[in-house]
Amino acid sequence: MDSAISDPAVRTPLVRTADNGLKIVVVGGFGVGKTTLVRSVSDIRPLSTEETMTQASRGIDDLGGISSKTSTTVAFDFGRISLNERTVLYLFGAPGQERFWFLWDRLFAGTLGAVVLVDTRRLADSWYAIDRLEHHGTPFIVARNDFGGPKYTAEEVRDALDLDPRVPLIDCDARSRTSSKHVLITLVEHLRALASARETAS
Ligand SMILES: Nc1nc2c(ncn2[C@@H]2O[C@H](COP(=O)(O)OP(=O)(O)O)[C@@H](O)[C@H]2O)c(=O)[nH]1
Ligand SMILES: [Mg+2]
Repeated sequence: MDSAISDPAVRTPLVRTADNGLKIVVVGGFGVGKTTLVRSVSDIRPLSTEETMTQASRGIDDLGGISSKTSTTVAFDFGRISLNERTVLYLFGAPGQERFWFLWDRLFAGTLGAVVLVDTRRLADSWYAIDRLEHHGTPFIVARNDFGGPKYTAEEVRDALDLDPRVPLIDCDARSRTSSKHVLITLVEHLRALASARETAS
């Protein structure tokens, strides 16, 4: 059998009843697992502009603690997942490196919510992402991807990131589809909760 056809990730059509397409971005520092998360959950073969790191990016892309990484995302990752019959998420993984930050403001246009991935070995790498999201007023959740780093408590992570207590913080393994899907569901529930809080207030 043709493996491309038997691969459900290549063939899953968009359900006809889907009428609720939400644009979601996945952000965070370099090497936190953005590409991995988009790949794990996507129903379509994800688009990614992953390039083998060239000698030229050595010293620019900070490999501290992640020396096994040999490719880097030069534009962004794109994937799609149907959460249920009506809700389809369009996922954009945004590069975390400083030299791509000019892409962010465009990428955030029309974005309903974001996932900030963090690696506890390099929490400070996510500060910029959180700062930009707050600046844009884009709701987000934080997902701690487990790289076997220090076992901080949730409170310690919240303190280090100076997180608003209302921002959900969860654990995930971006390599697992179930875990990555749980991250997205948590974000969608957070967006729903914010929307209904706004309705009650108005
Ligand atoms: N141990 C561990 N490794 C992970 C996890 N998620 C991603 N990785 C690995 O971390 C590396 C960087 O991930 P990648 O998705 O390319 O990071 P990006 O730069 O944020 O897109 C890859 O080799 C992944 O296989 C995780 O939850 N745990
Ligand atoms: Mg990437």
